[in-house]
Amino acid sequence: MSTDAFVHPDEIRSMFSSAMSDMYRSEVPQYGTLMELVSEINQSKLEAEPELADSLAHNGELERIDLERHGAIRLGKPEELFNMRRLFAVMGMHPVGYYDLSVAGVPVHSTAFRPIDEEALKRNPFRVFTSLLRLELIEDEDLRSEAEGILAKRDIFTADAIKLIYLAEKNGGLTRTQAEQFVAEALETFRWHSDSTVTLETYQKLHDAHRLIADVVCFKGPHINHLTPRTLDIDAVQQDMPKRGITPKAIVEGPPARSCPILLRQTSFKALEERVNFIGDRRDETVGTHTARFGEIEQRGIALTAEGRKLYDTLLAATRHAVQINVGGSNARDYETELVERFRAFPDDYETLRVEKLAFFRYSPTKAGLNAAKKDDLTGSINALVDQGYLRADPIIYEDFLPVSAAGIFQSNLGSDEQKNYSEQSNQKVFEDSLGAPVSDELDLYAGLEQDSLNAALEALGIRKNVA
Ligand code: OOG
Ligand code: NI
Repeated sequence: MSTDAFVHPDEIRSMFSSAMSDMYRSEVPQYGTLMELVSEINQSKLEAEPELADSLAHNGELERIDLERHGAIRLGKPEELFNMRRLFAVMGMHPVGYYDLSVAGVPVHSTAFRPIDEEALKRNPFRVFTSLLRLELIEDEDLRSEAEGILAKRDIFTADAIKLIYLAEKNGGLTRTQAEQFVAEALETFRWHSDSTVTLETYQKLHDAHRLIADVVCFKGPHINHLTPRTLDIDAVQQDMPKRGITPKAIVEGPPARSCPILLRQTSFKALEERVNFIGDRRDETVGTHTARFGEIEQRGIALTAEGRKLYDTLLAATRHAVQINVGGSNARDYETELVERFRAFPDDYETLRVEKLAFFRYSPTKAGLNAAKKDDLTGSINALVDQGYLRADPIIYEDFLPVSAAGIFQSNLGSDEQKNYSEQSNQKVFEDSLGAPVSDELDLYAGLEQDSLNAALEALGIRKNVA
């Protein structure tokens, strides 16, 4: 079969994310309300700032502005992660980054399945933050083996989903009919099931060990626990949520608002309490509730180099050390003030970020540069070429996640009192063994993008050698 007959993985990803969005909106009505709010705030921001609208239009981002950027799931056993990697690969999503959340008291480690190349990200940026439960962190041995026993019995993929994954791998793609069927079958894995696979008593035992363990172990599959659209003004959405009857978490995670946004800012609304039917003989013993599903929004900025990231981590740690948000979140303002103060130490103009090598940039030759190159042999350092207006540098956007922020999102939806410190060390190797592949290093990806853009720009300007 010729590859022309295959649907492009980027298109399968778009089909899948839009099907997922429809499903989630009908399952979690508050999420629909959040989407409306985000869309309204994006519109007014675009009207108020025509330059922003222009630059988004220039990058081809305007039409997809309100679309979901990511979702999240939590898996229970290694083979689920292994097959999830295969499933996402059909949609052009590959594991990037390793996040150890046990250090923040959440017994999981994670990766993000996402498109890697720039074109694919532009066509549809949808990604899924995927966590694997670390059962070895349950101290009580009996409980651990009970959880293992429950998980051993479940199969989270439909037989047809597995068959279509196999066909995609074998033939190198899926035909339109197969792709449509694949999306429908894949969706089954992410669906919410209000019937638990265990008794209320078992649920409660696992819940007492850690809410997250109950969330993963007691259900038929890894229900998608949130979807996250992009907002152009996260502070405005955070502020307006209560007006729409939505309760946001106490603070926006990540860096403060800045003129040059860095990394990722995110906030979520609290998880819903949902009715669950547990296994049992007596009706009054079988109905309970579970909180798992919520909504989130994100706003992204420039990707930081290792050095920039170190500075970010240091300033964030200092803020968190100085102000610990209390359970009710009544001191959220103090935290925000502290955060803004501390981050004054982080340069807030693109030129300094670039010259000090704190962030990644995409280089391109300017018209003036191309004209000059026709007349003369250009030389000089990168900085000199930029100063002369021959080379232009645009921010490369951060496409990944932040472990401290992710832990904050987890915690606000598990109840913020859930602080536990696991002594066990992080274990990327074990994670990759389960995954059946290494995860890509996100910093290498950004560095590669920057270098490729620089090489191409220098070549266009007739400069062979990379000048320091
Ligand atoms: C995932 C939380 C992490 C984010 O945006 O950082 C996350 C989860 O709750 O399963 O989605
Ligand atoms: Ni999220």
